[in-house]
Amino acid sequence: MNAYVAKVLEELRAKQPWEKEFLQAVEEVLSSLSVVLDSDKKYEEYRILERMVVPERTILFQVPWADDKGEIHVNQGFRVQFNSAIGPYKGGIRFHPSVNLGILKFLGFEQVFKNSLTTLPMGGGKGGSDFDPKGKSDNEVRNFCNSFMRELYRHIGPNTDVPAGDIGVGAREVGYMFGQYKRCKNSYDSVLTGKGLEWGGSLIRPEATGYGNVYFAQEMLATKGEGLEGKRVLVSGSGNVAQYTVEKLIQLGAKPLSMSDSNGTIIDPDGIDAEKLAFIFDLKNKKRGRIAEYINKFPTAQYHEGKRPWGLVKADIAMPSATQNELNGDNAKALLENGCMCVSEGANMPSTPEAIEAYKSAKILYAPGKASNAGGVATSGLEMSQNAIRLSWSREEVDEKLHSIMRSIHKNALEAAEEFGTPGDYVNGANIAGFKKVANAMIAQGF
Ligand code: NDP
Ligand code: 2IT
Repeated sequence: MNAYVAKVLEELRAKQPWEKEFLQAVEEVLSSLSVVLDSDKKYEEYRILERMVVPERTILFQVPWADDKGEIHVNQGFRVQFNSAIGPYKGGIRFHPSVNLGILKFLGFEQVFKNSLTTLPMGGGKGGSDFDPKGKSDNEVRNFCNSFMRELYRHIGPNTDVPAGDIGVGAREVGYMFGQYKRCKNSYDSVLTGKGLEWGGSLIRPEATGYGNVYFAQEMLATKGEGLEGKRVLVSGSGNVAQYTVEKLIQLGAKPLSMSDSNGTIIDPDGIDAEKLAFIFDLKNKKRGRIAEYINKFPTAQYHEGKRPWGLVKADIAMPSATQNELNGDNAKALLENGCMCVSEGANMPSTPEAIEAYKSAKILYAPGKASNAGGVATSGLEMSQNAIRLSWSREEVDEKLHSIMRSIHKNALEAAEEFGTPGDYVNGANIAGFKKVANAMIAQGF
């Protein structure tokens, strides 16, 4: 390992040893960069790594809100504005009880490289709260979103920081937060993406992360002369990303076999088809129910309480689309024993370092989330462009742009991997390609 990388990592580990997910994300990226830093000393001279591993600004605030009984609760609110070298901070907002500063720093850090890969001018950031939207009424969620945005509005703006959705934040939450921003600022700004279609949203944004991941998997398979037709696919999660991953897989002739939530996994040996997926859309997005209910409607499927999909059944491809570290070394081994030849990540950092090691030694196709799930934020970038020119593109136009961005990310990652001596390694390729653009912009802009 390059001595500069080793030194920065050591200092970071000593400073915030408890921020485990953040350290994991930084270690993954920095281990790819040794060869770049060996070949060009300017990055060390300008202390680029030290500046990249510390957010430019972090905002922490209280979020008091009242439930339907009038009882008052207080949650923590965060926005991590990580890096603005190539554009305004951009990245989602997560509402989940597990949210803390370390998690948001890992997500914000990843976002910097991901956004750089999209080819669009977006910096990286992430925000959220330890608020749990599960089981809350619409009124409670609105109260919470209003309070969250009553503080956040003063720190964001269309040229400063543009949040969007992530776990626990979808169209409903984006709507409430946008409304509150507008009331506070008295300005109709393009300040959040994932908006409703009638009020500034982009066609295909809800679909984009899932569709983009499937397009990326297609590109990887093509390098081996393979396609998606007939491939058996394990998908985890049953939220936004998982739903549209399954939709695109069905359209392209693959056979999605599983979906999951934090309670368990359903395996459908006949494959999830369009009719079954329509049931899931209704169950998850309207009724806000649990995935276990699938087997009441489709009894030939099985429900595995407390289990994740990995290794439950033979599959060619895995597309983890729920959360970080949801696929560990043992799960990876089980996937490989069951014939898996491709892992394409919909979630952010779903594979543990041990799982990644297992994919690498088995030499299967493996795409890290920052490359394969970048279609969501890329389409957010397209939403910002449409807002700026006050026009909206058709579904076909946005889908074509998304598809072409995913092809570019794939090509750029492959080329960077090849140039720096690790052909076919999408982890190194994505990290190096993402890094160089941001680092060069930082140097050009001084300090
Ligand atoms: P949603 O909230 O729509 O869905 C999340 C899904 O993951 C749910 O099925 C949820 O189950 C499950 N899940 C969440 N946390 C856990 C956990 N700790 N253990 C097990 N299951 C869990 O979120 P998204 O679909 O938007 O996000 C999924 C992943 O994709 C995240 O990693 C996110 O960062 C990433 N991502 C999202 C993008 C987007 O545009 N939305 C873009 C790029 C990446 P349950 O309902 O039981 O909690
Ligand atoms: O992780 C991600 O890329 C997202 N949650 C989407 C961010 C965005 O700004 O659309």
